[in-house]
Amino acid sequence: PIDGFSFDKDFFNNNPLERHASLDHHNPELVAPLSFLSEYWSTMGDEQRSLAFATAAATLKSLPFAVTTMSQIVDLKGLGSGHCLKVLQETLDTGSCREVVAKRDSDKYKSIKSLTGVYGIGNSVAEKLYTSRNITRVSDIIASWGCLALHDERIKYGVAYYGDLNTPVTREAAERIQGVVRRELDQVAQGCKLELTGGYRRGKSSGHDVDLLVCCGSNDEDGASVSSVRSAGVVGSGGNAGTDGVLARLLRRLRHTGLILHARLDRPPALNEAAYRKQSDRVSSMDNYEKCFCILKCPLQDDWTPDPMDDIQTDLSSLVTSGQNGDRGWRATRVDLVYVPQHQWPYAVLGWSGSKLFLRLLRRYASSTLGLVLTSHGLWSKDRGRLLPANSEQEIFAHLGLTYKHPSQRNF
Ligand code: DCP
Ligand code: MG
Repeated sequence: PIDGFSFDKDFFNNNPLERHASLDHHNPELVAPLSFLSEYWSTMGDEQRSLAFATAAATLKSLPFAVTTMSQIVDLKGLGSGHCLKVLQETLDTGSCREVVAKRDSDKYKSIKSLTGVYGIGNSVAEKLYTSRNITRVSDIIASWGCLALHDERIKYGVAYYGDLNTPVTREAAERIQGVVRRELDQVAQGCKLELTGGYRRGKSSGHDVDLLVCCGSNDEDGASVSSVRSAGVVGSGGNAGTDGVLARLLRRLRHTGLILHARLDRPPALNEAAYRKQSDRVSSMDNYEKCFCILKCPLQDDWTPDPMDDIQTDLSSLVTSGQNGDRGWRATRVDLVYVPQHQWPYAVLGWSGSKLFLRLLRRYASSTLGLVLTSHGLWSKDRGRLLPANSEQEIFAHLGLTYKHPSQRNF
């Protein structure tokens, strides 16, 4: 018992996936420095260190009591090396942590953080801009645009709509986006599912993007194919010849209505089941669905309608001017649209509901404890390669021998 609280430490230590991590937990002051350090290392490009701090933060989030002394937590699994414990000790003793303060104030971190806030700029490009071009802010990118040779087209839009895209998307805005996408989807195919996943499904009240899964049942089993995708003005990433799929048709409608600022359709080559499994051996969170990474105009009011005749700007300076016009009835918003065949739906919903750390732990457990391969496409046994079908998330948890966990408890 801890402070009169009955807490089964052995069960907690031995069953990390049976822990509940909700948004509203008992240890916000201790989680904050660990979450910051996780974010810090992710921004600086060290995913292993980021993961270690995220795992420690998740451990504290799932404790059923507020920690007041180190003796309550020293032998908890998940707190990792002495480093996390040192951070926690100092935070408990003094209310803050010098390492966190120093890192938060460091010039390099502040610069890399600003630069990776640009849609399309990852850690390695940010590092190069900072180190070899002395670029520290978005305004530097605009000023030096002509000589930076940033060829990824997303970056231009990321720069132009930097303010919008770095403002959290409220649930209300996400549901408004879902509404406008739903309206156009109904024009493209009948009876499709359109599910809001990502952090919103875990109960978060805001997020950095809107993750929408589309499923049109057996009538449109592969969703895909491409011939007129390019004529819809979409920049594809390859793709085969064939008839238009739901996503390409949806995209064309969204564009026609004037809702799209930028879209990149990703059409990975079709994989057979053996290839799906092989791909998942990398324990990556990437999947092989056809998807569209978009920047949409999110209406600020329900009664706003886009003007399809709005000029489509393509050069940076007119985009920047349009991006800084705050009086336009919409806000640029990142939206991921993912097309999911019906028989993979529960696996896709599980995979896209996150959190990233929860899914990572789930995949690792499936692999190392059960000898199964779990991806956003399905669950296979490694030896025979047999697909374990599921009609619901509950059935997936049952296949894994775990108690069903509500999305609100997956905030690892
Ligand atoms: N995901 C995935 N494959 C991708 C991208 C994401 O499987 N190519 C998964 C991982 C996340 C979930 O989808 O658990 C949503 O990704 P986000 O990065 O949008 O994460 P959140 O929605 O949890 O965070 P936020 O609230 O910041 O949007
Ligand atoms: Mg999201």
